Amino acid sequence: MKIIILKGDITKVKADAIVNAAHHTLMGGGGVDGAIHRTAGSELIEECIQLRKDKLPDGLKTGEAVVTKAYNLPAKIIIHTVGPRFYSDNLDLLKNCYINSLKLAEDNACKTIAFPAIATGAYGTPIEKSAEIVKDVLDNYKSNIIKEVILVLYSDEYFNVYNRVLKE
Ligand code: AR6
Repeated sequence: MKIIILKGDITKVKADAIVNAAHHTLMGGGGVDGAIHRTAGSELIEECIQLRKDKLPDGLKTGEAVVTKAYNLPAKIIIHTVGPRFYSDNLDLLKNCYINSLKLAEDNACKTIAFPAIATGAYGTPIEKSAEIVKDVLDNYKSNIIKEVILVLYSDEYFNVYNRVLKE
């Protein structure tokens, strides 16, 4: 898999799968979740409400992932995953977010997948730790389906940390 590190807004990135750092209720929120819901449009929340009713009455567990359509995003699917809260959850769960998202991308025949830095905003994970976990997952994940993984960072600082850690 080719790894690309990009600075910018993930809602503008063209990829088969876009990953959302979601709230466990799947009802939207701030940060990247808010941006994805705004850009995808209101059909996304309708699908999430239906998903909660049909399959996820208690919401999505931390580290797990689920697929919806992408609506107005330039993607085929959105993969929603819930990151751990740094001060109260086990950070190993962040690894699960990435692995479960990659698996769902493969299940949906996606050749390209774009990730934000899950759990590094409202959920407080230091960007260095995030970069180390992402490097570990991507170094060990082999795929015949996914050709390109795009890591999208929202600030220069986060972009620089990812470049340093992932290219070590
Ligand atoms: N494109 C790419 N990255 C972004 C964008 C964007 N448009 N906007 C923010 N980021 P966060 P979390 C970066 O808080 O920590 C939500 O309210 C941001 O700089 O979006 O997993 C949910 O509903 C940071 O590096 O997600 C949950 O309640 C990264 O995305 C909760 O926040 C993640 O920040 C999830 O918190």
